[in-house]
Amino acid sequence: MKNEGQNPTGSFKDRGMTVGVTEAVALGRERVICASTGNTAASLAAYAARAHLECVVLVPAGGVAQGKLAQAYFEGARIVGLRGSFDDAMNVVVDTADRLDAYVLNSINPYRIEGQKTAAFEVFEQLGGNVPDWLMCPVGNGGNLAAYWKGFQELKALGATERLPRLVGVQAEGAAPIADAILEGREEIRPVEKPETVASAIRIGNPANWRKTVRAIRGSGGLALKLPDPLLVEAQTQLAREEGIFVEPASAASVAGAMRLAREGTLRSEETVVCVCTGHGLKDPEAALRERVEVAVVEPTVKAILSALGGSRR
Ligand code: AN7
Repeated sequence: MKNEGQNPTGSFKDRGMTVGVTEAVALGRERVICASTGNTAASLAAYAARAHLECVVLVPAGGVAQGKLAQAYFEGARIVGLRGSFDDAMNVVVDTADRLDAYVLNSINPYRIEGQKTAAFEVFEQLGGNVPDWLMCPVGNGGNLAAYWKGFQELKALGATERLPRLVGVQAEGAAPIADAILEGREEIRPVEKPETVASAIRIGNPANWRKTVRAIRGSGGLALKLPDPLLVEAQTQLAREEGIFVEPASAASVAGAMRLAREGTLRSEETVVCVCTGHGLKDPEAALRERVEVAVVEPTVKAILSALGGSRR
């Protein structure tokens, strides 16, 4: 598992954002902007704060996890909630940026991809100079998977490896335009009008980088999966309980995908499989707590505590 929740703002977005904001500074820009399901906003706000740039983030009102909003808020971003989806926000971000003279730092910005590809170099290094057989990755806009592919291809071009991993893009069933196009063998995606999933980070119906992502998956001989929310939550729970690693629901898509492919016999036991876990679980406590947590409240006595736990274990 490649735990990208360990990055400074708790998601993989930092890799591209440090490069993108550095470029904004180099260009002499004073204002940056993004549309976001949350993590891009939290990351951009942090690097913009460090660079003393003004930061505007456009988010779907009510569609962003509290942890991510709190980050962007404390990091001083101007947050505008839109009555609409992330896709609506993406539709207006470029025109809004023009009017505000702001530099756009969504993953349509190539410097973002340049930063994000370093994750592929790190995976290679951490596997002792090898590429994995499979790389599983959650897919929203598709920038991350496309960036991994670019990184691995560059390693090959440099002669560091002859092999390339097979890439698996995993989407949530209710927001799976890329997976659908691949599974149905179509050239073009069909945007999803009303994307729905508990994994708010990847609640994206019209992914900006779909062409690059489809090319990466097909070019690598890989696969696409779409998985229902309960499987994402099951993987999230299992990762926390068996490994002590708490990720947000979107992140767990990679692990859920690996579980699915292992069960089907597609992954073999001698193969190396890397699951990219893209964001930290503390970002989205509501999703983690939904429906499931019952916390017993008792008097502060040993007796009451043992009684709540169902009696003494000794
Ligand atoms: C945890 O923050 O799109 O396929 O605006 O936060 O590169 O889009 C977040 C995406 C996966 C999908 N996992 O990555 C945003 C945003 C997490 C994420 C993705 C996101 P891409």
